[in-house]
Amino acid sequence: MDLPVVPAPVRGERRRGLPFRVTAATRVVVGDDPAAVETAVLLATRLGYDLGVPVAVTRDPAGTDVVELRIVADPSRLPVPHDLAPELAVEAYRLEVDAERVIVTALDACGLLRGLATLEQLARPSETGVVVPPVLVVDHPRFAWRGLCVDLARHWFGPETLRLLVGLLYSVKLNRLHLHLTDDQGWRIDSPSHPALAEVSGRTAVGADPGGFLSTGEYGALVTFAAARGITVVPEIDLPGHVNAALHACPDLTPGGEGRPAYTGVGVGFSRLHVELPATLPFVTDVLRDVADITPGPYLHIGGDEALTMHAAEYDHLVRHAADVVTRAGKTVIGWQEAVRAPLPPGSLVQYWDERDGDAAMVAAVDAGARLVLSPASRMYLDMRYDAATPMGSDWAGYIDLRRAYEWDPATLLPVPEDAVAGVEAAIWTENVRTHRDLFGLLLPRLAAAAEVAWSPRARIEYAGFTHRLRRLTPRWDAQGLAWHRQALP
Ligand code: TNX
Repeated sequence: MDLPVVPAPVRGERRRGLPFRVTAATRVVVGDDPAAVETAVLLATRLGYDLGVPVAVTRDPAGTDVVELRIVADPSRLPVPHDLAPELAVEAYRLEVDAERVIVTALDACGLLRGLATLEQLARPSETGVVVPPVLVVDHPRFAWRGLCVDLARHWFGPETLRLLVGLLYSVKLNRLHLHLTDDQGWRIDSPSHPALAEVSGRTAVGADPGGFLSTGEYGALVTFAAARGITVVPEIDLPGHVNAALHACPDLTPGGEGRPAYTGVGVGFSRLHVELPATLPFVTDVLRDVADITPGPYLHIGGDEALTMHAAEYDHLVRHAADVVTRAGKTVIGWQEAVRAPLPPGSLVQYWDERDGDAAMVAAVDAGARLVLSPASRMYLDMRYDAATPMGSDWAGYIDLRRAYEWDPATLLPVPEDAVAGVEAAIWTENVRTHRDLFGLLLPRLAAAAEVAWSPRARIEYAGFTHRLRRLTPRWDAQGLAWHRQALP
């Protein structure tokens, strides 16, 4: 029988014998790799919280009642295929559970975290406490980039919500949290070079709803919280369109030198930077450097979408400049698909979203050395309604029911080689998303479909099995008070 795990592992089987019981005697055992120790402490804290008693972390593997975390150098110890790309091998793991011990083995601390996510899904409450059935799981991801893009600019969701989201990503082995921090309606990150951005345009949002922004300290704390769960935060400063919030806060970015009015509507494509103004290029340099300075992760997203009122030469100039600043800050550029017009430096990531645009530009970008992150709007824009009866959400890319979010293959979506696909990213735009209920009702359960498409091997993708396994996951969402869309799960 299928193990009740989402995303489906490469290989997982139930074994004979008694379950492992997590008790007050349980200890977490770990070697001396500092990253693994941190993971062990996180696990022990969580177990201790569930049990109501402290759980020790120790080096001594002797005895039973042990959850042992092992980092090994030899891939054949898991085993993973010997030709598995290093970017995938770091997340591979082996999980063995019997009555006496749990052993998680990985090549990297990140793999340990993925094994623990599986362990947590297998763990069940019982009369005698938490039990885990005896299993053997050997697993690794299909794609390295598995993300969620959250639009904080149209409506504001603060650090608490973002931590909830990180927990959710971790539980289904998603590993990128892309923060859409700036847009026409708001600017959500403090940029020390231009304090007015957050001070003035931190306050605005769609419909004059409450705003907010992340201080650099709050952002840093979120990055650390995410990193402890194996998740990289990818910040986006959207340029050179989608910039009304910047033009509102910084009058010197407008031709007349007067700040634009705040924008609280939901239109797109009308705002732009002006390359000929003396303040513009320094602005781009400074805000990108500000965010690069507080981002330990390797990626910085420069937007580039829907700059509809700009000549190609101006667009090129600004996008090239932005890409250049990011490269000089030592980061890899990622941009929305329109940015390939610029073009981007080799090794950049291009985020595909607009299926109305045809394939040719993406094929050319791959030929020029880019890799793709796939966010096809008609599958992965989770702000779309499930169906005509969904009480809120958008529909410009059609309805997306759970099956539609699930039944597609990233390897064949575009005519490019599979290794040109870095991975998959779901997105939630928040023009119409105001509350927690709205947010989690749109994300859940479809985020689990995105996670399985991105992680599980093609051969394990099967809708009936997915919904069956998913049903075992939903009590956790209920326990967390997350309002998921029940009608989506037949
Ligand atoms: C398109 S996707 C946009 C966003 C909107 C979204 C609404 C993309 C790169 N641009 O600005 O919020 O559609 O679904």
